[in-house]
Amino acid sequence: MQSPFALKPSLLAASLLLLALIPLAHVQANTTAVSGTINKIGAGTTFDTWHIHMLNAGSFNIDLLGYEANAAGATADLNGDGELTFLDPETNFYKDTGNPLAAADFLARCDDVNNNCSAVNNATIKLTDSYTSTGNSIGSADGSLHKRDPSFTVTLAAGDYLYLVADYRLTPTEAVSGINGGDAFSSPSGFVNPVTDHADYSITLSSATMNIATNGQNITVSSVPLPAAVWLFASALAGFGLFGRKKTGLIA
Ligand SMILES: [Ca+2]
Ligand SMILES: [Ca+2]
Ligand SMILES: [Ca+2]
Repeated sequence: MQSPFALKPSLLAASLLLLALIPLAHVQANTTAVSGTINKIGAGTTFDTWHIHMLNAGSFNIDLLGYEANAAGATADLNGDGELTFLDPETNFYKDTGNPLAAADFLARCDDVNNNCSAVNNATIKLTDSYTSTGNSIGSADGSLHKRDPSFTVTLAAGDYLYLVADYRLTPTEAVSGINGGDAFSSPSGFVNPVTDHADYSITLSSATMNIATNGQNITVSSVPLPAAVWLFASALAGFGLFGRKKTGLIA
């Protein structure tokens, strides 16, 4: 008779391998940053998909850095890679159902500082723009020069989400298609010989109340710190599809 705790041999082997890789892969902190590159391709530009796993409901800050110039066109190599690139970040939240991205799973978008971030407030997601009457409270902490770099606080119900980072603008139809159709990077006006084949960005994630762990494209957010082994084992199990996913909509 099989023990109820028996693991399939292949899963056990994979789990042991992942546990062995913990020291290499694991990052956990209340403030951390991830980075990426958006590329120009023939039909438009690519976009990146970050997987947010909310183990508990809670809030954290998202601060984008992408546009290496200010509104007057003054430039700065903010990520220190020796080149200037000009991503005008356009970021979108979707529910992660475990199925391919669908337009019906769209939740919210945030484009620029003090633009459209504060309009979203429901039981699943609330966005609070960082802009206040006294200035951009968190948005420039990462070095941002331009209001094209959004920064906001997001409050999410427990569950799985997709956070898409694209160049302005990515419609749900384009997101489903997998390409930001017809898009090109926009350098400051008058800028000579801009880099147009790619653009870099970083996302600074921070919270005074939640623990944030990153592992590849996965961002796991929890109200309590967990031992390193638990973080990675949980994300590995999620990757194997062993955790039940809620198939029902999160919005009432
Ligand atoms: Ca740069
Ligand atoms: Ca910023
Ligand atoms: Ca923007």
